[in-house]
Amino acid sequence: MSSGIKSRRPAAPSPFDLNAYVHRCCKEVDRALGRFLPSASTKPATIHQAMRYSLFAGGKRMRPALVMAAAEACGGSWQEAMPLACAVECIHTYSLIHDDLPAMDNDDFRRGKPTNHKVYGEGVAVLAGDALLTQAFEIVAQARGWGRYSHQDLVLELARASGSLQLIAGQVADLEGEGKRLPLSELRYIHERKTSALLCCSVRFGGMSANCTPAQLRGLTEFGYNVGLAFQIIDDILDVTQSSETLGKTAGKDTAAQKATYPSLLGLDASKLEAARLTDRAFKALKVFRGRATALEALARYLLQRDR
Ligand code: GRG
Repeated sequence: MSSGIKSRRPAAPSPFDLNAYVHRCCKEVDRALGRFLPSASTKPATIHQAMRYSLFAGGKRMRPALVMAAAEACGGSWQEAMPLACAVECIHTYSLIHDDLPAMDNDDFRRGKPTNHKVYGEGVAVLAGDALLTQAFEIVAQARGWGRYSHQDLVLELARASGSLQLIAGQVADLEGEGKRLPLSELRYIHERKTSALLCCSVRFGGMSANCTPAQLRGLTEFGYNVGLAFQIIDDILDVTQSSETLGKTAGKDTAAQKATYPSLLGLDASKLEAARLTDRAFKALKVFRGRATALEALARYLLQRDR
């Protein structure tokens, strides 16, 4: 018997539009950051201008996007995750401002613009980094706190990722390793801390903002660790293969500073394979989400294939 309704083929699932996703994320994160930070005219205006200069210089906002995507995978919302996304971007931007200082990597360009100290001078650049670091914790303190995850958990998470055992440990080992032929294990130690730690914190923050289960948090940790390491290997590769114009920062710096990198230790092809292997492990870690981690998958794929 016919119902009279023409049979239709089920609609093919629409492909995930990562560009649109990241674009929307950038817009919403920019708006929220604009609200969290003192305005550019708040006294002392110079420091607030310097903080905003680097924060709004056109970063890719990959860490906030990872926070949002992880929150979604756990059934959460962008609104709940937003303070944590802003906090990680403040930490990330602080680390870049300090990394560019003459006492560290001495870079003139970042995000396609003169570095913070080139515009505001070294003293203000140091303080702008310090202020962004502090701002991140102020933002976390203003977040809500979610059932399984208290403010104490959130503060500990961020402090550990950015402290002397992780982000700063990576930077110290990086500085001390300049000009030395490091073994791969030491390079991995640096990359895990300098890069993976904050990416891992980003996805864990997303999960926490959605009150995720312990199993989901374990999946996000494994995902963040592997994607973070792959991200840094790709960064090493791009430093060799891309122009300064494309990267928006000085290309070839690692070679010039005689830094150990994946390409310098393994060669380009093996480095690409290693990044792909780690991304594969990251995908496997998403099994616990049973197909609900579309944005995380798309981000991991993009981070492996990116050209800037
Ligand atoms: C100074 C405490 C301190 C730490 C510095 C972050 C860092 C450690 C150094 C910066 C240089 C570097 C290679 C860092 C590794 C992480 C990384 C690849 C940062 C660049 O991240 P992107 O590409 O930058 O997401 P945008 O500008 O797009 O936000």
